[in-house]
Amino acid sequence: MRAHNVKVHALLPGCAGEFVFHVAPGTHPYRTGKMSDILAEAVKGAAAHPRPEGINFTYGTAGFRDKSTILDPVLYRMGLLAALRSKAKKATVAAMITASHNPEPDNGVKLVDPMGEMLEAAWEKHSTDLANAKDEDIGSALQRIIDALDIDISLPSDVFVARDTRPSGPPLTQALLDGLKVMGSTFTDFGILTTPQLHYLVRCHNSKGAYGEPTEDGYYKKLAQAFLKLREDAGTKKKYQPVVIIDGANGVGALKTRKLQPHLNDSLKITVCNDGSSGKLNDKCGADFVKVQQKPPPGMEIQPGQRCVSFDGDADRVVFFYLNKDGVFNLLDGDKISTLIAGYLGELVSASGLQVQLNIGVVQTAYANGSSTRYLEDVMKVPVSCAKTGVKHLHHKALEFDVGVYFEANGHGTVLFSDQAEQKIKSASQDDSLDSSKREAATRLTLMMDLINQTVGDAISDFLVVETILSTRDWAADDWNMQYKDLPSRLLKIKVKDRTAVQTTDAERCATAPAGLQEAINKLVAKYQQGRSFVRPSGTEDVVRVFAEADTQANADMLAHEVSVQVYQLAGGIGEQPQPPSTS
Ligand code: NG1
Ligand code: ZN
Repeated sequence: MRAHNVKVHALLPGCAGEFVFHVAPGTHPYRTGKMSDILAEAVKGAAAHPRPEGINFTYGTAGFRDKSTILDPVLYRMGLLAALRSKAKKATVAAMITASHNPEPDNGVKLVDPMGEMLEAAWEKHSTDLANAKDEDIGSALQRIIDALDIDISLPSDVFVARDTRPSGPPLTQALLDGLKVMGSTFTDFGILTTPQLHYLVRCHNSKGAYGEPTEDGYYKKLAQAFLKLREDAGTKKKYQPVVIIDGANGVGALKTRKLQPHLNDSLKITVCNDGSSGKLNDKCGADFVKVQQKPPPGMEIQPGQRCVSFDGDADRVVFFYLNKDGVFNLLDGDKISTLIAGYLGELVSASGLQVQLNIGVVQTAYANGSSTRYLEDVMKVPVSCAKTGVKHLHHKALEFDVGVYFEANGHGTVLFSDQAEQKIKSASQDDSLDSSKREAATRLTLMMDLINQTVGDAISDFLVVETILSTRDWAADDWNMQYKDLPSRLLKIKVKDRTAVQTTDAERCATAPAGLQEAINKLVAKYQQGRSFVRPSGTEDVVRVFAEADTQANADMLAHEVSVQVYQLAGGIGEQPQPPSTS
């Protein structure tokens, strides 16, 4: 369905003036109706999006995610809920249709709050309740949410919608739009975008342009302008080569990198492979494949030392890798990225004389390589916090710092600058009483703030940030990698009857159930040099994850195996017993 533009006077408090919403033909921007009529229509609308019996949906760490074939009713209901969320927040919210790094037949939906944040945690339960309501109970389920949160249903609502490149995206978008239309919500369907682009757009829109121009082109312009300015004084480089190969995971990241390229004025030679022209999304390519398999996607032609970059399916994760002169694969994951960024930003903060006023910290999860944590704390003297898995937890903790760098080991992360940091940095960059080196450092920090997508982890933005730092430092991939040496690690998954049998505390580093599991892990860990291991139920798959690291790969593999056996025995393992690692 083609959208047309409708001018409406914004009724959102604090948003005086006129906005142009793109409204699909047949929708009524002002239709608020009587509550009972709307709820009755919501129930009627469900007839076209019937909910299958016997399936329980959960709004997890990354929204709803499942086989795309069963998601139609969930998308319809999320259309209803997104409209309510917009009314509750009195602002535009967004819905992204993606299953990120998961296989192409999967899909999912996550809601985005007005400033580009993930959906507020309390609403995850409302989403789950509504997704699981029987068709005929949708009205009462909506009513419960409206009553519980005292939502004024007569307020207008507005929702931005986008999707990744999955073939199931268009019909699922339609289901979501059906939900929005029933609620009389206005919306803009942006078609295919990366997840972070949608987060950017909703923030720009709600901040009335203060964060940037609320268009896709505005996104490229903002990043490219900052990137090019940061490269102006680049000078001659001995080691840094402005040449990269990007593995686009056969997804949206490849398409959008191509759109960014003309804005970069040849400052960086980018070759995009796995661009979706032949292979399947996330199939033997992309950030998850590279991180988990610890090898390049097959078919990529890579010269030793050549920097390579892998995005995931919705381009909110990025990892780097290269082959050394002996052809050995080296991964530069989220931990290496956060260490690189924290080091550079820390230097700029000190060089601009703001080190006493602004504290800088790094947030990791228990999956962070132990060497990275030690390097940050012992060598760089940067405070490190550990958060539960899932970027919303990291994001939340990063807000405790003036400059909070957060990354999951898998490459999902960004940097948050507090309001005070933004103010102090901006005023230092314009303060003529400061010596020029301090002003220059502060100016670079302002440009870094523009280059970083502070709403959410962003593969394209993070990639440009890393390129900027490597260029400034005149580092080849090897120099970056040598900051610290990763400890060998292993990540396994075990199927159990009920994964909630495993419960954890201390940012998931300690199992509190089933009884005896943590004691068993402690005993096993004690056998290995530099041993560390923890287990937790996955939030996105029906498995328990086991992580181990140790002084050698063989030891990490063996420790992970031994812990897996304990999980299998104590937490109700199903299917084949964990097999010891092959020693060949
Ligand atoms: P689960 O399935 O909860 O481990 C995975 C990733 C998370 C995060 C989410 C959301 C690992 C070990 N886990 O979560 O880091 O990215 O998916 O996509 O990488
Ligand atoms: Zn993703």
